[in-house]
Amino acid sequence: MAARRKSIPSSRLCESSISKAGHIPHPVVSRMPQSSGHGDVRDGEGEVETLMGAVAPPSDSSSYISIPVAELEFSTYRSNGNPKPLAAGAPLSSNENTTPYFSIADHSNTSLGTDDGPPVLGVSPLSIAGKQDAPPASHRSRNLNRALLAVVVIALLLAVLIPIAVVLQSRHARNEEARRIFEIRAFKHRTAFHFQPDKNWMNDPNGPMYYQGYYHLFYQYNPEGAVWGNIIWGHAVSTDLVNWRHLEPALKGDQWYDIRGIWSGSATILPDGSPVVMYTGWSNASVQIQSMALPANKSDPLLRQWLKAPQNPVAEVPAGYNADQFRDPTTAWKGPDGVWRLLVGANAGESGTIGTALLYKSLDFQTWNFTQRLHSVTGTGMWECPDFYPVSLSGALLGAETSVYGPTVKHVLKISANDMKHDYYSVGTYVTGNDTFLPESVNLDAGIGLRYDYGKFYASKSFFDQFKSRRILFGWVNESNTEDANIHKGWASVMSIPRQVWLDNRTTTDLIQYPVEELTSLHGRNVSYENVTLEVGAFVKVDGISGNQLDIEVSFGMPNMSRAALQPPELLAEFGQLECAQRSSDGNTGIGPFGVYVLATDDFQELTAIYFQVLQSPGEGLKILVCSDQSRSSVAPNLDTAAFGSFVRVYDDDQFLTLRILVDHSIVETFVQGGRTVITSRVYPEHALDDAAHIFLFNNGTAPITATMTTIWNMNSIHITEFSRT
Ligand code: DQQ
Repeated sequence: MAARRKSIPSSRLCESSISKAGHIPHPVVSRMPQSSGHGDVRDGEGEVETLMGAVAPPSDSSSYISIPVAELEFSTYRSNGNPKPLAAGAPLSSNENTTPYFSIADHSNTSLGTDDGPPVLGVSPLSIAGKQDAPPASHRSRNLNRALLAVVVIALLLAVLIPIAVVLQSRHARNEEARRIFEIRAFKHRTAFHFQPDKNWMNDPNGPMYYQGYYHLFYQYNPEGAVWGNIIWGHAVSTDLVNWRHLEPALKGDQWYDIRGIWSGSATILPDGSPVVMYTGWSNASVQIQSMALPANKSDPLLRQWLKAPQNPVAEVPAGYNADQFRDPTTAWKGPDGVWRLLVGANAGESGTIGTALLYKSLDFQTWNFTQRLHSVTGTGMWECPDFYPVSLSGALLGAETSVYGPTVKHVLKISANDMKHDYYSVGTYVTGNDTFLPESVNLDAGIGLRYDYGKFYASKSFFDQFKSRRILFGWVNESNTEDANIHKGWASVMSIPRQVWLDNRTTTDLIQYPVEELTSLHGRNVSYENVTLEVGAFVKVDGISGNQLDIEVSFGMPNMSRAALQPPELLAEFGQLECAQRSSDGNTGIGPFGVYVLATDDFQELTAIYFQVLQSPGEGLKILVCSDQSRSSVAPNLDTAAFGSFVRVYDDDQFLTLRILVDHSIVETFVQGGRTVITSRVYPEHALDDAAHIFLFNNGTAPITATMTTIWNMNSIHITEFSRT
C-alpha cells in the first residue's frame, strides 16, 4: 500500500509558521498498519508512524528557508530513542495533491514533543541523516529507492540544464569577443586595407604561397596578447591578396622540439603540387631547431589542418654554430643535380658578427644535412629570415619559380639583419657548381647595401605566385609607439601591402617593388588635378578629398638640374636616413624640399611629410633624397619621431619624380619612382582624422615646381572575415 501524502504549499506552511509564532502546529502524521509490506518502522505498540509532507519551523522564523523536494517522507523519533507517534493530524486522502514541500530549519535549540505536550519542532537534521536510532532496513530501502529516484531526476535536470548553460555561456563569450573585436576595429589607428589579425601581437609573415585558388598567409602570432610571446603560426587565406579570411592557427607548439614556440619559416610547393612548410621550433631546452609540417588533407584548398612530420626535427645546428642563433628556413629549391637545398639564418665568428646563410641539402625532402655556408658578410651580425630567389633578366615584370637558375636570371639574397632590424638584399649570381652567391657589387652585399624599405619593414618573405607568374613580397610593419599603447589598443603590427617585386634591368643590381595590381579594386571616389604650379613657399590644399584611407599618386616635373651630375644609382643605397633626420620639410635648401603632406590638419599642427630634396655636396654629383617624416605626425607623446629616407635612382630619360602614397590610418607606405625606393612609416594622429585629415602639395625649396598630375582615391576597407570553424 502506498503511503498517503499530504502536500502543503510552501506559502501556507511558512505563513502559518510565521504568523503563529509561539504556537507550533502539530506535524501531519499518517498511520500505517504494521503489515503494510513496505518495511514500515514499528513502534513499541505495533504501529508505524510516518511524518509526511511538512514539518513546522521553529518560532524563530528568521533561521529557516523553504525548498520544494520531489518526494519527502520520514519518521520521527523521540530523543530517548523510542519511536513514538507524535500527535496525529486529520486523516489524509490518497487522491490529494502530492506535491511535497519541506522546510529546513536551524534546529539546534529545539526538542521533540513529549506525551505532555506537542513537539517543539519536528525533526532534527541529524535524525534525517539517521545518526540517531536507524530505521529498519525495509524503510531504508524505500528511502534508498526514493533517493535514487531523486538522484535520477536531478541528473536528468542537470543533463538538460548543463548543456543549456554551456550554450548560453559560450554564446555570451562569443558576444563578448565580438564586442571586443568590434571595439578594436573601431579604434582610430586600426588599419582598414592592410592585413591584421583580429587582435593581439603579430610579427613576421611566414610561408606565403598560392595553392588551389587561394593565397595563404601564415604569420607569427601571440594568441595571448599584444606583445611578443607564445608564438604560433596564424593563418589566413585570400583569393585576391586584398580581402582575407582568418582561419584556425596552422601550427602550435606541442612537441619537445617546438614547445616554446613555432618561429618563422617558409613553404615549398613540391613537383607534385603539394605544399610543405619548414619552420624553426624553439625547443624545451630553448634551442632553435628546424622542423617540417604537411597538410593533413591536400584536397582542402584552405589547408586548414597541418601535421608535423614524424621524423622531426629535420635539421639541427651544425657543429661550431650557436643553437640560439639558428633559424628561419627558406623555401627550398632544386639544384641542377636534382638535390633539394634550403638556407637557415645564422651567425659565426667571435661575438657572432659574421652574418651567414647555412646551406642544407636533401635528396628526398625528408632529412636535411648541412653542407656549407652559401654566403656570409662580416660585420652584419645574425641573419634572420633569409630569402633566396631568382629574378628574371628578361625585362618583364615576370617572376621566376624558386628552382630556376642559369643565364636567364639573377639571384636575390635577402637577409633580415637582427642588429639593425632592417631587411637588406643583394642581387648577384648563384654559382650552382659550388653553391655560392656572388653579389653584383661588393658595395651592395647583403647587410651593407640596399634595403627593401627605408622605413619600418622587417622579416619579410617572398613567394612565387604561379597563378600570375609573379613574385610577391610581404613584410612585417611594427608599431612606432610604446608597448603600453599596444596593450591598451589590444593589437600590434600590420602586414605591408603585398608588393610585386622584380629586377630593375637598367641596373641589374636593384629591385623594384610595387603594390599588387589587385589593390586598385579598393579604389573609391577620386579627384585629379593637372599642372599645379607650386611657387616657392606654396602650400596647396587638395580640394574635394580628405581622410585616412587614400591612394595618392603625384608626379612632379623634373627639376631643372644637370642630369650628367647625377650620382650612379647603385651607390645611393644607404645613409639617406641620416640626411632626412638632419633636414626637415620646412628647410629651404635649394631644389626642395617639395612634396606632399598627408594626414595634415588645417593648422599643420599634425602632418606627415613625404618629400624630395635634390642634394649637391662639394665634390660630389647630385643625389635625389626622399624622406617620410614621422616627426610631426601627432601631438601625442612617446612616439617614434624618426624621419625615414633614402636616395632614389633617377635616370637620364626620367621625365618626372613620382610618389605613390598609401595612407591607411596609422601606416603610410610610399613607393618612389615607380617603386625604386620604398619607405614605410607608422603614425598616430590625434586630430588629423576623417574629414580633418587633409592633403597638401607643398614646395619649401628655392625654385618653383610643377605637380604635373595629382590623382587621389578614397580607399574602401577590405573584407576581413573573422575566424569561424564553418
Ligand atoms: N621572428 C621570429 C624568428 C625570427 C624573428 C620569432 C624575426 O624566427 O628570426 O618570432 O623577426
